[in-house]
Amino acid sequence: MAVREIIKLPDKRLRLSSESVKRVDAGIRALVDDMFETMYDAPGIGLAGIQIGVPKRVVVMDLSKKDEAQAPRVFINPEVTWASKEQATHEEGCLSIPEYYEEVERPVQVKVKYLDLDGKQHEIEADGLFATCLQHEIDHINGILFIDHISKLKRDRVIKKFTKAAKAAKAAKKVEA
Ligand code: K1U
Ligand code: ZN
Repeated sequence: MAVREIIKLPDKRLRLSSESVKRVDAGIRALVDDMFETMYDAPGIGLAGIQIGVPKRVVVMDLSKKDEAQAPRVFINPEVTWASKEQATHEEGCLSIPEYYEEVERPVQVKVKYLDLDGKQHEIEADGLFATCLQHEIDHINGILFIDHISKLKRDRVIKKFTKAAKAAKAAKKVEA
């Protein structure tokens, strides 16, 4: 198990559409272990494979509160099969866009089908933060970021800020070497 580096905006890999998992094998289980370790270390409540540079349709999540026991959940090849017409606004953050939070409007309820770690198929209905987080993570495996759901003005501003920070970090690394 290892804490892996979380890739950040404007890394182009965040725009990739991830590949379906053909077989839930030992490699996938090792990836899931690393994703949990990385998510808990960050800390965060969800993580998609692509956020550690692995373009596979794998999502981990834990929505337990600080004073509760951990409640790890794994979603392999998750897919929204139904979304409510009713929408709600929820504040979202993203480990690939650290310290930036914005209100996002999404369907209140969704049905999602996915495979578990034994390769067994499930379909669940989610609402509240669970529905928001599932939609955020499924967006990640389709190359979509939560900033794509906010105004262009706000999106351009945050992309500019992170692009500038990435350039400065690269220049500082060059001086160090
Ligand atoms: O996918 C990600 O980038 C993880 C992201 C998930 C998410 C958060 C909020 C709404 C939708 C999806 C995060 O975990 S951001 C960090 C965060 O929300 C958090 C961190 C520590 C404690 C509680 C929440
Ligand atoms: Zn995210």
